Amino acid sequence: MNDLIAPCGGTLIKLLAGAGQAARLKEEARSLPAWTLSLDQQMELEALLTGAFSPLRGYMGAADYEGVLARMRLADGTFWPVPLCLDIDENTAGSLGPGSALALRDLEGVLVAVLRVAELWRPDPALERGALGNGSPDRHPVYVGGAVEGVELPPRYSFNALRRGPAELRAEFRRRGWTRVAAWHSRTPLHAAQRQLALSVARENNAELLVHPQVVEGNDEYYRVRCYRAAMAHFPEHSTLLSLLFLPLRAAGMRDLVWQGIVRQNFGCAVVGMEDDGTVSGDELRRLAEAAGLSIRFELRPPLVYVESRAEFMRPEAVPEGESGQYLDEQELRRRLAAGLAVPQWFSYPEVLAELAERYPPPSRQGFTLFFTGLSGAGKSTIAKAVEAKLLEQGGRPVSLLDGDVVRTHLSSELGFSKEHRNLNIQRIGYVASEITKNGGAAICAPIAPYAEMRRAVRRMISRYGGFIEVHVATPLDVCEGRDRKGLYALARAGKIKEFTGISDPYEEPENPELRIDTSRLSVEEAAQSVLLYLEQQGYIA
Ligand code: PPS
Repeated sequence: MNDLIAPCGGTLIKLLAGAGQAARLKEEARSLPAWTLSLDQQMELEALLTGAFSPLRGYMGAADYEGVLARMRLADGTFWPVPLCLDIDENTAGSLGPGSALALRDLEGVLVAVLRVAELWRPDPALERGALGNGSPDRHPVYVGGAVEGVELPPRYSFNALRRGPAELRAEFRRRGWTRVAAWHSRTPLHAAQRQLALSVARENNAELLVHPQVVEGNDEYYRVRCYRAAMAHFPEHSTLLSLLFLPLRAAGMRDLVWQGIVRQNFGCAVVGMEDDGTVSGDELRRLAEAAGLSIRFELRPPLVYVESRAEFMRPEAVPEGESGQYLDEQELRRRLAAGLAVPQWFSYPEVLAELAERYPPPSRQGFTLFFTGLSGAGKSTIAKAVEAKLLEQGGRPVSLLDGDVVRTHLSSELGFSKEHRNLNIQRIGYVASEITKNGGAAICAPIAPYAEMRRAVRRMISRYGGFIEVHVATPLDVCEGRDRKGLYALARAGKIKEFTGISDPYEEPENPELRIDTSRLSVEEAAQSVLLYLEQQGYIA
């Protein structure tokens, strides 16, 4: 009887302890220092514990790590393209040394594994970035290596039926009588062209098809998985299976692709196919896989183009003379969706396009945050209130005003005006505004927000969900002080209020706000009008 391809290293590594040992580990972990895993670290640990990274049995030590960065080899010569190390902060590192143990807990405090610490070291982030490309995000300063003993997988609440580990998938393949499986790797939704490519890879390799997209936990996964589910209705039922590969983005280019192959081999796939994005040569990838002794076959397929006159997808070189092939890339697709423009029928399936349209609505259906910043007395609240009234008059979106003073009464009542407290205040405002924006509302914030770094952080937090419009109310200090509506400038000048913005505390001017308004030159109506005009020009309001 044929069997599935063997995992890398010959055996599937399983690091989850049995019930007795798991109970002992839980007991031991009570007195151990603990590390709370990030979502990326959780995904990586889960892959390690279930054997997706076979033959690895733990986090790499310095020699393995350096070997992987320099030559894609562990110290013992085993091929491995991407480092696997646990990054931790100085504080936690201070309580560890070789021979000690660290409890690895998920965000809710559940014990996932115990790490037997072999080594701690400080990597060179520039060296790592150089070797891994853009894939390696900012990490904590200390790396720790050592074997892990798994206690239990972190609980998951979404798409449980689609999260199968290597042993489960292998069992499922056997149950279905599949002995040769081709995995289709992707990070973007599947459309008609990708369906054809994936099916042709499977057919040409006499294999069944596992649609196995890489999904990053906490990174837009709901909409993406809904797109995959919707596309599956258009694949043949008996020879195709969808399962999700939850893995963080750790490397780019060649290293990433060959890593994707290793992981798929561990899941029982003899072939891995993917769309060629032009960054890596297919021949080079195959040569590398061969030199590494990998049994999995790599199929890097150039994107297909659609030929209107033939009503079919073709390889670009097969397009008949005088005809032309059409191709829509992900960027162009998103541009069209965001602008409310048409997407041709041949490109995808109506159910997939409906999911995409929901995820990338045009500005008129997006939430947004108007973030007014400026000195005390600059006129932020007054303009904000005028804009709020106009938006409410118009209707169509829920509007919430997060005024500086009001926020300080309700949300930040215990905070003062130190840099730390001001930043915390802005972070809270940013969080609330991001939730409002995410749910399609208009959030209007009007704090001083004197620090540029924190304003940038809020921008990052909100832009993921919708519009972020920074409005610098740039009324000069002498005008604000002249108005002194609350009498606070006089008190600040007299030294009775410490750390007063503009007098005894800094205000870092925004360098590139979407709008700058000087209320010493404009009436409130004119200022509010300029904000509404901007919203209109950007398509947020009609
Ligand atoms: S911050 O820096 O963004 O957290 O400030 P914010 O929450 O907007 O609060 C500013 C209002 O608090 C009053 N106030 C002070 N402002 C600046 N510095 C000091 N030390 C201070 N103490 C009290 C002041 O009335 C601000 O209101 P606005 O509406 O800006 O005039």
